[in-house]
Amino acid sequence: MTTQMIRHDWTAEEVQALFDLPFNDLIFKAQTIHRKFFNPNEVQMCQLLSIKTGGCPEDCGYCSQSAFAESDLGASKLMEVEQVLNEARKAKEGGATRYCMGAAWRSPKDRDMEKLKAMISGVRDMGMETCATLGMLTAEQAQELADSGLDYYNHNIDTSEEFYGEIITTRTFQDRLDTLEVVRESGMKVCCGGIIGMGEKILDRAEMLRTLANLASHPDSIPINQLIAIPGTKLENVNLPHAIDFVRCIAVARIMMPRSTVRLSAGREEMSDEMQALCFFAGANSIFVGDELLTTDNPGRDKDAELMSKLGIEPLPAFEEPALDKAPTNTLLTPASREKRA
Ligand code: SAM
Ligand code: DTB
Ligand code: SF4
Repeated sequence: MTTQMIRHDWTAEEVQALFDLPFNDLIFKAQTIHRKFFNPNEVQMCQLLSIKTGGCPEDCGYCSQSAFAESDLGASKLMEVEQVLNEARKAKEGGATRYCMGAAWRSPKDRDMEKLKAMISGVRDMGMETCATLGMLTAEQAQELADSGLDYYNHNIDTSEEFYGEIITTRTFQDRLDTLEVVRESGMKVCCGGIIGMGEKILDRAEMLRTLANLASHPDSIPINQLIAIPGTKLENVNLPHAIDFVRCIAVARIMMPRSTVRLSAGREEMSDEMQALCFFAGANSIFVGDELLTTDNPGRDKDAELMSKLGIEPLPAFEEPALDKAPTNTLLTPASREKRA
């Protein structure tokens, strides 16, 4: 039963049919699948840190850190290891179980690798899962990062292959897939998703999810971002998608990739509590916590704590995600049953 649900052969028509379902049917289907693989009342808490901000040579139309954006960010140097570890310690004290370090690079330079590895092993030693997003990697770099204790590598495809060139011209969709491949080969887990609300069609959303689901292995984590239209970027004037259309994307991701963590990522500042609740109901089970994402604001801890308490949602403990293509380990584990098991 469960193996039939893990598919890598979705057709465009099948995905479109999911998007076309009446909303209640879609959400019911997504929630039913979600419950087979996860405790529906647990959400993972991740925290981000920009370890190298601004001055990026890529021209991603949504990003404030691109050298092509007219933002007042400026370019900073790679942070010192101790500074990163101090920030990570604070994140852990605040309840984060995964720490994601992001750098505004096309790809890391070999001279940066020692510092990066020290950051990764330092965060791992604190008992948090580690994630990094540093741009394109060679197979050697991916292996070095994996060997230093990097659990996840985030590298988004952002949108459909067809729409990609409208948003980014300094690299191709295939470049992204190539890095995902070396990440997977290195043994690290893949974190890969995209952005909703860049002016793409529903077909582009469907094709983006189809690309992810038809990879040889589903990404272990799938961040679904709502565009933050940042002043000075090419997409500064793009309107927000309708909340219902955004929730549909979460639901379709959940149905197509049942064992993956679906992260309700950027854009929560613009979302009502009700919209976020619908996203969790549609199968999102991870968020970024803390006051900031990389360069933009995020709802702070107090606001999130209030929402989680209203919804009866508890934080997912570290290292509890089911490994892909293995039997799920945390299916329907309540906090009480987890305590009993421990
Ligand atoms: N430079 C690395 C890269 O591009 O892979 C890592 C950092 S980049 C900021 C990570 C992801 O954040 C992007 O792929 C994009 O999906 C998301 N992102 C960036 N700016 C965003 C924005 N304004 N709104 C929503 N998502 C955004
Ligand atoms: C992802 O998909 N979203 C995060 C993380 N991966 C690195 C980043 C969101 C960035 C939002 C804009 C900003 O703060 O600069
Ligand atoms: Fe650079 Fe990443 Fe921003 Fe693109 S999304 S401009 S690669 S930091």
